[in-house]
Amino acid sequence: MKVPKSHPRYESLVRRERLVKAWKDGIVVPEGLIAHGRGEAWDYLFGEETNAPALVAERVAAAYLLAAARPVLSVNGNVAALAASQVVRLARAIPARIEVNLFHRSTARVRRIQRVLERAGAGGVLGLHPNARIPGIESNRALSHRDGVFGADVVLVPLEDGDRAEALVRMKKVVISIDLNPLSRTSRHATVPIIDELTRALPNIEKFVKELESDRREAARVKRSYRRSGNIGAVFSFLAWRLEGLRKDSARPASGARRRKNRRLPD
Ligand code: PTJ
Repeated sequence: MKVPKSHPRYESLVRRERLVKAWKDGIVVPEGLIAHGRGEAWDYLFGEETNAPALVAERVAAAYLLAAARPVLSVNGNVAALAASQVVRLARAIPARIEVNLFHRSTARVRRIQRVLERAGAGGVLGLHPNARIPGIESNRALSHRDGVFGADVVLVPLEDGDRAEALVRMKKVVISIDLNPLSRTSRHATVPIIDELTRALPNIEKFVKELESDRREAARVKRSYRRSGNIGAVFSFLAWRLEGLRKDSARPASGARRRKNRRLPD
Protein backbone atom coordinates (compact mmCIF):
# COMPACT_ATOMS: atom_id res chain seq x y z
CA MET A 1 0.00 0.00 0.00
CA LYS A 2 1.25 3.51 -0.83
CA VAL A 3 0.79 5.72 2.21
CA PRO A 4 -0.08 9.36 1.32
CA LYS A 5 2.51 11.75 2.81
CA SER A 6 -0.29 14.08 3.96
CA HIS A 7 -1.70 11.41 6.29
CA PRO A 8 -1.45 12.64 9.91
CA ARG A 9 -0.09 9.26 10.95
CA TYR A 10 2.24 8.89 7.97
CA GLU A 11 5.32 7.67 9.85
CA SER A 12 3.40 5.16 11.92
CA LEU A 13 1.68 3.77 8.81
CA VAL A 14 5.00 3.52 6.95
CA ARG A 15 6.46 1.54 9.86
CA ARG A 16 3.48 -0.83 9.76
CA GLU A 17 3.79 -1.30 5.99
CA ARG A 18 7.49 -2.01 6.40
CA LEU A 19 6.78 -4.68 9.02
CA VAL A 20 4.05 -6.30 6.93
CA LYS A 21 6.36 -6.44 3.93
CA ALA A 22 9.12 -7.90 6.12
CA TRP A 23 6.64 -10.50 7.37
CA LYS A 24 5.81 -11.43 3.74
CA ASP A 25 9.56 -11.68 3.05
CA GLY A 26 10.07 -14.04 6.00
CA ILE A 27 12.06 -11.55 8.10
CA VAL A 28 9.44 -10.76 10.75
CA VAL A 29 7.28 -13.41 12.49
CA PRO A 30 3.52 -12.83 12.98
CA GLU A 31 4.22 -12.48 16.71
CA GLY A 32 6.44 -9.52 15.79
CA LEU A 33 3.39 -7.69 14.42
CA ILE A 34 1.62 -8.20 17.74
CA ALA A 35 4.70 -7.00 19.63
CA HIS A 36 4.77 -3.87 17.45
CA GLY A 37 1.12 -3.12 18.29
CA ARG A 38 1.93 -3.30 21.97
CA GLY A 39 4.84 -0.93 21.47
CA GLU A 40 2.61 1.49 19.53
CA ALA A 41 0.08 1.56 22.36
CA TRP A 42 2.79 2.57 24.84
CA ASP A 43 4.14 5.14 22.40
CA TYR A 44 0.67 6.75 22.21
CA LEU A 45 0.75 7.18 25.95
CA PHE A 46 4.26 8.65 25.87
CA GLY A 47 3.26 11.13 23.14
CA GLU A 48 5.35 9.53 20.38
CA GLU A 49 8.42 11.52 21.40
CA THR A 50 11.59 10.70 23.29
CA ASN A 51 11.02 11.72 26.90
CA ALA A 52 13.76 13.32 29.00
CA PRO A 53 14.58 10.24 31.16
CA ALA A 54 14.86 8.11 27.99
CA LEU A 55 17.32 10.62 26.56
CA VAL A 56 19.39 10.35 29.75
CA ALA A 57 19.35 6.52 29.49
CA GLU A 58 20.40 6.75 25.83
CA ARG A 59 23.43 8.83 26.83
CA VAL A 60 24.29 6.33 29.56
CA ALA A 61 23.96 3.50 27.00
CA ALA A 62 26.41 5.31 24.72
CA ALA A 63 28.88 5.69 27.59
CA TYR A 64 28.66 1.97 28.45
CA LEU A 65 29.01 0.88 24.81
CA LEU A 66 32.07 3.11 24.34
CA ALA A 67 33.74 1.79 27.48
CA ALA A 68 33.04 -1.86 26.64
CA ALA A 69 35.78 -4.30 25.70
CA ARG A 70 33.39 -6.51 23.70
CA PRO A 71 30.19 -4.59 22.87
CA VAL A 72 27.53 -6.47 20.87
CA LEU A 73 24.25 -5.36 19.29
CA SER A 74 21.60 -8.08 19.15
CA VAL A 75 19.18 -8.01 16.21
CA ASN A 76 15.85 -9.79 15.77
CA GLY A 77 13.27 -9.74 12.97
CA ASN A 78 11.49 -6.52 13.99
CA VAL A 79 14.76 -4.67 14.48
CA ALA A 80 16.04 -5.73 11.05
CA ALA A 81 12.77 -4.65 9.42
CA LEU A 82 12.57 -1.26 11.12
CA ALA A 83 16.12 -0.17 11.72
CA ALA A 84 18.77 -2.20 9.83
CA SER A 85 20.75 0.83 8.66
CA GLN A 86 20.50 2.54 12.07
CA VAL A 87 21.92 -0.60 13.73
CA VAL A 88 24.76 -0.72 11.24
CA ARG A 89 25.60 2.97 11.74
CA LEU A 90 25.63 2.54 15.52
CA ALA A 91 27.79 -0.60 15.28
CA ARG A 92 30.31 1.33 13.16
CA ALA A 93 30.37 4.32 15.49
CA ILE A 94 31.15 2.28 18.63
CA PRO A 95 32.56 -0.08 17.01
CA ALA A 96 30.57 -3.22 17.99
CA ARG A 97 29.73 -6.64 16.60
CA ILE A 98 26.22 -7.48 15.43
CA GLU A 99 24.59 -10.84 16.22
CA VAL A 100 21.28 -12.04 14.84
CA ASN A 101 19.56 -13.69 17.77
CA LEU A 102 15.98 -14.86 17.33
CA PHE A 103 13.27 -16.01 19.65
CA HIS A 104 11.49 -17.86 16.81
CA ARG A 105 14.72 -19.15 15.37
CA SER A 106 15.17 -20.84 12.00
CA THR A 107 18.41 -20.96 10.06
CA ALA A 108 16.66 -19.62 6.96
CA ARG A 109 15.38 -16.58 8.83
CA VAL A 110 18.78 -15.89 10.44
CA ARG A 111 20.26 -15.97 6.92
CA ARG A 112 17.60 -13.60 5.54
CA ILE A 113 18.12 -11.14 8.41
CA GLN A 114 21.88 -11.35 7.95
CA ARG A 115 21.37 -10.40 4.30
CA VAL A 116 19.20 -7.41 5.25
CA LEU A 117 21.99 -6.20 7.55
CA GLU A 118 24.65 -6.79 4.91
CA ARG A 119 22.64 -4.82 2.36
CA ALA A 120 22.60 -2.00 4.94
CA GLY A 121 26.41 -2.14 5.04
CA ALA A 122 27.19 -4.58 7.88
CA GLY A 123 30.14 -6.97 7.76
CA GLY A 124 30.93 -10.00 9.92
CA VAL A 125 27.36 -10.43 11.18
CA LEU A 126 27.14 -13.33 13.65
CA GLY A 127 24.22 -15.68 14.17
CA LEU A 128 24.38 -18.45 11.59
CA HIS A 129 26.83 -20.79 13.30
CA PRO A 130 26.36 -20.41 17.05
CA ASN A 131 29.00 -22.09 19.20
CA ALA A 132 27.69 -21.45 22.72
CA ARG A 133 24.48 -21.57 24.78
CA ILE A 134 23.33 -18.91 27.19
CA PRO A 135 22.74 -20.80 30.46
CA GLY A 136 19.23 -20.92 31.89
CA ILE A 137 17.31 -20.55 28.60
CA GLU A 138 15.40 -23.54 27.25
CA SER A 139 14.49 -22.05 23.84
CA ASN A 140 16.67 -21.68 20.76
CA ARG A 141 17.21 -18.12 21.87
CA ALA A 142 20.01 -19.56 23.99
CA LEU A 143 22.07 -20.22 20.85
CA SER A 144 24.82 -17.66 20.65
CA HIS A 145 28.40 -16.89 19.61
CA ARG A 146 31.46 -16.71 21.82
CA ASP A 147 32.54 -13.69 19.75
CA GLY A 148 29.05 -12.26 20.03
CA VAL A 149 26.39 -12.01 22.72
CA PHE A 150 27.77 -14.97 24.73
CA GLY A 151 31.21 -13.41 25.15
CA ALA A 152 30.13 -9.75 25.29
CA ASP A 153 30.57 -7.54 28.32
CA VAL A 154 27.96 -5.00 27.16
CA VAL A 155 24.93 -6.07 25.07
CA LEU A 156 22.28 -3.91 23.46
CA VAL A 157 19.01 -5.85 23.25
CA PRO A 158 16.23 -4.00 21.44
CA LEU A 159 12.67 -5.45 21.56
CA GLU A 160 13.74 -8.35 23.67
CA ASP A 161 11.81 -11.07 25.42
CA GLY A 162 12.40 -11.01 29.15
CA ASP A 163 13.97 -14.47 29.52
CA ARG A 164 17.17 -13.70 27.72
CA ALA A 165 17.59 -10.24 29.24
CA GLU A 166 17.38 -11.86 32.67
CA ALA A 167 19.82 -14.63 31.70
CA LEU A 168 22.33 -12.12 30.33
CA VAL A 169 22.18 -10.11 33.55
CA ARG A 170 22.80 -13.36 35.47
CA MET A 171 25.92 -13.76 33.33
CA LYS A 172 27.06 -10.40 34.77
CA LYS A 173 26.79 -8.57 31.48
CA VAL A 174 25.70 -4.96 31.22
CA VAL A 175 22.35 -5.25 29.43
CA ILE A 176 20.97 -2.19 27.66
CA SER A 177 17.39 -2.66 26.50
CA ILE A 178 15.19 -0.62 24.18
CA ASP A 179 11.56 -1.34 24.97
CA LEU A 180 8.61 1.06 25.10
CA ASN A 181 6.99 -1.02 27.82
CA PRO A 182 8.42 0.03 31.19
CA LEU A 183 6.61 -2.90 32.83
CA SER A 184 8.13 -5.62 30.66
CA ARG A 185 10.47 -8.13 32.26
CA THR A 186 13.16 -6.86 29.92
CA SER A 187 12.81 -3.28 31.18
CA ARG A 188 12.67 -4.52 34.76
CA HIS A 189 15.83 -6.62 34.44
CA ALA A 190 18.06 -4.58 32.13
CA THR A 191 21.01 -2.72 33.63
CA VAL A 192 20.10 0.32 31.53
CA PRO A 193 16.48 0.17 30.34
CA ILE A 194 15.69 2.67 27.60
CA ILE A 195 11.96 3.36 27.43
CA ASP A 196 11.78 4.76 23.92
CA GLU A 197 10.86 3.80 20.38
CA LEU A 198 13.53 1.83 18.54
CA THR A 199 13.96 4.13 15.52
CA ARG A 200 14.25 7.18 17.78
CA ALA A 201 16.53 5.55 20.34
CA LEU A 202 19.18 4.13 17.99
CA PRO A 203 20.16 7.44 16.29
CA ASN A 204 20.15 9.16 19.69
CA ILE A 205 22.60 6.59 21.07
CA GLU A 206 24.75 6.97 17.95
CA LYS A 207 24.79 10.76 18.36
CA PHE A 208 25.87 10.38 22.02
CA VAL A 209 28.55 7.84 21.07
CA LYS A 210 30.04 10.38 18.66
CA GLU A 211 29.81 13.14 21.25
CA LEU A 212 31.31 11.15 24.16
CA GLU A 213 33.99 9.48 22.08
CA SER A 214 36.19 12.56 22.32
CA ASP A 215 35.43 13.17 26.01
CA ARG A 216 36.08 9.92 27.90
CA ARG A 217 36.06 11.72 31.27
CA GLU A 218 32.54 12.90 30.63
CA ALA A 219 31.60 9.39 29.44
CA ALA A 220 32.91 7.93 32.72
CA ARG A 221 31.00 10.58 34.69
CA VAL A 222 27.77 9.81 32.79
CA LYS A 223 28.12 6.11 33.69
CA ARG A 224 28.95 6.86 37.33
CA SER A 225 26.09 9.26 37.90
CA TYR A 226 23.38 7.02 36.38
CA ARG A 227 20.80 5.76 38.88
CA ARG A 228 18.59 3.11 37.34
CA SER A 229 15.73 3.38 39.83
CA GLY A 230 15.72 7.19 39.67
CA ASN A 231 15.63 7.09 35.87
CA ILE A 232 12.76 4.57 35.69
CA GLY A 233 10.96 6.53 38.42
CA ALA A 234 11.25 9.62 36.22
CA VAL A 235 9.73 7.69 33.28
CA PHE A 236 6.70 6.84 35.44
CA SER A 237 6.43 10.45 36.68
CA PHE A 238 6.48 11.62 33.06
CA LEU A 239 3.76 9.10 32.20
CA ALA A 240 1.64 10.22 35.16
CA TRP A 241 2.02 13.86 34.01
CA ARG A 242 1.02 12.87 30.47
CA LEU A 243 -2.03 10.95 31.67
CA GLU A 244 -3.11 13.88 33.81
CA GLY A 245 -2.84 16.16 30.73
CA LEU A 246 -4.81 13.64 28.68
CA ARG A 247 -7.47 13.47 31.38
CA LYS A 248 -7.86 17.26 31.34
CA ASP A 249 -7.93 17.38 27.53
CA SER A 250 -10.52 14.67 27.23
CA ALA A 251 -12.82 16.54 29.59
CA ARG A 252 -13.10 19.27 26.90
CA PRO A 253 -14.84 18.80 23.51
CA ALA A 254 -12.55 17.36 20.79
CA SER A 255 -10.95 19.84 18.41
CA GLY A 256 -8.44 18.65 15.81
CA ALA A 257 -6.48 21.91 15.92
CA ARG A 258 -6.27 21.93 19.72
CA ARG A 259 -5.29 18.27 19.84
CA ARG A 260 -2.42 18.87 17.43
CA LYS A 261 -1.36 22.11 19.14
CA ASN A 262 -1.22 20.51 22.57
CA ARG A 263 0.55 17.43 21.24
CA ARG A 264 -0.98 15.54 24.14
CA LEU A 265 -3.29 13.43 22.07
CA PRO A 266 -2.08 11.44 19.07
CA ASP A 267 -3.98 12.19 15.83
O1 PTJ B 1 12.32 -12.00 15.57
P1 PTJ B 1 12.15 -12.86 16.80
O2 PTJ B 1 11.82 -14.28 16.46
O3 PTJ B 1 13.35 -12.80 17.71
O4 PTJ B 1 10.91 -12.28 17.64
C1 PTJ B 1 10.85 -10.92 17.96
C2 PTJ B 1 9.69 -10.59 18.94
C3 PTJ B 1 9.57 -9.08 19.00
C4 PTJ B 1 8.41 -11.20 18.39
C5 PTJ B 1 10.05 -11.21 20.31
O5 PTJ B 1 11.28 -10.71 20.78
C6 PTJ B 1 8.94 -10.95 21.32
O6 PTJ B 1 8.00 -11.71 21.46
O7 PTJ B 1 9.07 -9.83 22.01
P2 PTJ B 1 8.00 -9.36 23.14
O8 PTJ B 1 8.12 -10.22 24.34
O9 PTJ B 1 6.65 -9.16 22.53
O10 PTJ B 1 8.61 -7.96 23.51
C7 PTJ B 1 8.73 -6.93 22.59
C8 PTJ B 1 8.68 -5.61 23.37
O11 PTJ B 1 9.07 -4.59 22.48
C9 PTJ B 1 7.28 -5.25 23.87
O12 PTJ B 1 7.38 -4.89 25.25
C10 PTJ B 1 6.86 -4.02 23.04
O13 PTJ B 1 6.15 -3.10 23.81
C11 PTJ B 1 8.20 -3.46 22.62
N1 PTJ B 1 8.19 -2.80 21.30
C12 PTJ B 1 7.53 -3.17 20.19
N2 PTJ B 1 7.83 -2.35 19.16
C13 PTJ B 1 8.72 -1.44 19.64
C14 PTJ B 1 8.95 -1.73 21.02
N3 PTJ B 1 9.79 -1.01 21.76
C15 PTJ B 1 10.47 0.01 21.16
N4 PTJ B 1 10.28 0.34 19.84
C16 PTJ B 1 9.44 -0.36 19.06
N5 PTJ B 1 9.30 -0.04 17.76
